[in-house]
Amino acid sequence: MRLRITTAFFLVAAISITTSVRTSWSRDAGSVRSPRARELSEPLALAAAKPDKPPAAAAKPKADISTWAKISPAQMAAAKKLGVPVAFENSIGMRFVLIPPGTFMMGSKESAAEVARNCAMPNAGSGWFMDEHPHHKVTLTEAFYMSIHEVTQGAYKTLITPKPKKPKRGEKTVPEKEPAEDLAKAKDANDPAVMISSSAAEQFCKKLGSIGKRKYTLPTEAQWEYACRAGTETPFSFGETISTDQANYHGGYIYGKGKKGKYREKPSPVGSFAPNAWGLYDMHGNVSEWCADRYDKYGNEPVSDPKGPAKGDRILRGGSWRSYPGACRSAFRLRGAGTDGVGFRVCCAIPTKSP
Ligand SMILES: [Ca+2]
Repeated sequence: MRLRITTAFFLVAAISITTSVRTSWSRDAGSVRSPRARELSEPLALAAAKPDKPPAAAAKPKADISTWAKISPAQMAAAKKLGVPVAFENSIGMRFVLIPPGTFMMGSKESAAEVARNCAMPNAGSGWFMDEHPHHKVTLTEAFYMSIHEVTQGAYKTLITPKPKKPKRGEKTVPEKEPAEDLAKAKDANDPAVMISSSAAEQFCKKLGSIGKRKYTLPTEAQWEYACRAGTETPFSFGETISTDQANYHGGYIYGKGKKGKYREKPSPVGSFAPNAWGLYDMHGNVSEWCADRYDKYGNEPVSDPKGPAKGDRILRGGSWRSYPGACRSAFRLRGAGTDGVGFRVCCAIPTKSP
């Protein structure tokens, strides 16, 4: 009974969070952030590591790239043409693969009504999926590197030190319901960092750049979808539907002809499932991932290297362990806040000189 109640709670929570964000389209980014998300994200501060000196974690020997990078011929060819490595591991053990330049169709090939039918949820109307249209041509003119994993707890804590939380006035102990309760579910170093605000994710990128010679950023929304699709046009990079053997999402729901599966109720260690065709893990599910862009409607015209408007809601992509599978599709767009299902991965530009 207790399990059923807990499951029902998460179900309602997941649906209500999505609904609240979806109905907040006219608000700015600040107003859709929950007080709980703010509470966790704001105490984060940059650790006082000395510039240009990698943290102690850098002492670990690096594994040969051929043992971990799942590289496609297209990636190999692009790296060869540019004369740069097709993959690398940075000083804190984060692994990256080269994503080739190219053109793809961004957004959903299926109509919003078709997507809603495939979600098979009574409250999932086509309005939830309208902003994945029109399906339009996007060209990314430059190759870039993307981290093969979501940023892990281990990598995050290597660079970012949380400030101790001050108790509120009259409060002697930590309140019973704390964000830390959710964090405890992802305490292992290889679990993804969660409860991350977009500004905390950007702080991490900045800090990571300060200890080496590369510049790190969040992916643009177009870079994220292009990398997630890895050459596919289907709803998922794995095909028309997805299973909980392929990704961590709420297996109590299905997409299209998929079957119900596990609901793990917490993030999995990064890389627990097979990667997509470009060697990227957990693009669907586990934790949803911040993009650099702010939200804008798509247009019909082909565009190159879109970066979104200067103001507006921040975009999350890929869905999380608590999302229904329809929200984990390559095309799904969400405006959100740093909840326990939110993390990020990072990109880095191809260097003009070898770093
Ligand atoms: Ca993810």
